[in-house]
Amino acid sequence: MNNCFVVQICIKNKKNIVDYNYKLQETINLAEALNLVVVGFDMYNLSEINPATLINKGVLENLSATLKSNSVDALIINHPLSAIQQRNLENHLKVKVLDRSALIINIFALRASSSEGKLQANLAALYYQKSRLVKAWSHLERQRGGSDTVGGPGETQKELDRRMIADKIEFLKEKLAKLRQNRSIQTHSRKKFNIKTIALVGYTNSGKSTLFNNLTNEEVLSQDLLFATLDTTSRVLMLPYKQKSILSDTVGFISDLPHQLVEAFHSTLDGIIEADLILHVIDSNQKNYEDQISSVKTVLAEIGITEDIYQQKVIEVYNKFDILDDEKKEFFTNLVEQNNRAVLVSAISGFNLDSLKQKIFTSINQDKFKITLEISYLDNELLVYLYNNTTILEKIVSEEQITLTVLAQEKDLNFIASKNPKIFANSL
Ligand SMILES: Nc1nc2c(ncn2[C@@H]2O[C@H](COP(=O)(O)OP(=O)(O)OP(=O)(O)O)[C@@H](O)[C@H]2O)c(=O)[nH]1
Ligand SMILES: [Mg+2]
Repeated sequence: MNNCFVVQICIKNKKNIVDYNYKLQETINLAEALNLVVVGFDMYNLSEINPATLINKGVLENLSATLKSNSVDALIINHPLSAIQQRNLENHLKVKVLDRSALIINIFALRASSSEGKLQANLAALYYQKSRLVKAWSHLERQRGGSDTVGGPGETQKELDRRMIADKIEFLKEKLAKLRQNRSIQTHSRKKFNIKTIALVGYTNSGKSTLFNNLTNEEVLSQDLLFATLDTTSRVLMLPYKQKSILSDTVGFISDLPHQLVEAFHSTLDGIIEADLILHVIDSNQKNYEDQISSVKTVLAEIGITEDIYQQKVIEVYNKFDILDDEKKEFFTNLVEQNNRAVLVSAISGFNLDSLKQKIFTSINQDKFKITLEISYLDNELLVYLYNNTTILEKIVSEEQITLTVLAQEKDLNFIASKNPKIFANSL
């Protein structure tokens, strides 16, 4: 195990009040997710940024002494570092230096277990490396007063490094494309049988996997750990009236998620884009739950789920009801009452999960028609059609006829009408 020291940088900003204590705690949690032992932490107020080392010389000397006396192997700075700043800090402090992006990318590399997850984590690391390489070299070029047309030993090395990374990226992308092809065959067959897909999204540690387990009787890993889940797991979720759907648990989001990760995890994130419905799991017990909601929305927007689509496709699931104090219980009860696309639950105790399932059912069947039909037993063709093509919600059997309440799609209506059953239209 490696010892690390965590530094939170605070920048005075009149516009936004940032909860730096929370940010520091989150970075400590991230360090722990990378199996590092946090031996100390500090917060620095920066009025200006030093381009060479981020922090100024005096602070750097103090930090150097602290790191030495605590036998620190790695320094984590919760602020973006340029390649130059990182290298200068490493040379000066003689420890490994990671910024937030590097920290998160390393966690992904450590936790990925499926072949797809591993490929994507590797790809993210390469994208990150590539971006650092460009920055590092362009800085050196500026120092030399040179340009891309000036040759020399550095030039050759730069080209070589770039080409090697580009080749590796291509190689990984091809492998991922093959995996994705297999998945699109599965998606196709689900669409054919009209089985709806539902994706869980949410800030890391909000309770997605716990909810997944409770809804599907599964046992995927759920743990008080950031990025416990990296690979997607899909299982059947039984909805009211025994309607089958597919629920997927997937990687969580975080504020300032490195864009290299979003780019590399495209095949995982595609599952969210393609889903018919998205459940956004929110940890209601977090003081800054609203910031977490907007961080999730930012990542969703990055993958194409804009606010408009969010309003149509997302149900907000306010989780951890069981640990809320009375005041918060009342607050969130009122909040969800005013929003019919929100529900308050406890994934652990199971509180309100039936009402969540009902909301899912209503939402994924929005485009369907609920109709009640009185059908003679002689009309075998219609009965067979209904059983094969619609969801049977209710069945009442009498001597002369059978009364079925079904959920039908628009495409079924003509056929049903052509058989002249007695029809009563309903709304869902
Ligand atoms: N009290 C309480 N704790 C919960 C509830 N749901 C989840 N938790 C706890 O929250 C922690 C995180 O749960 P997970 O289900 O692993 O969260 P996740 O969203 O899948 O997290 P990542 O996969 O890391 O993104 C665990 O310690 C769970 O036991 C809940 O309803 N009530
Ligand atoms: Mg999880």
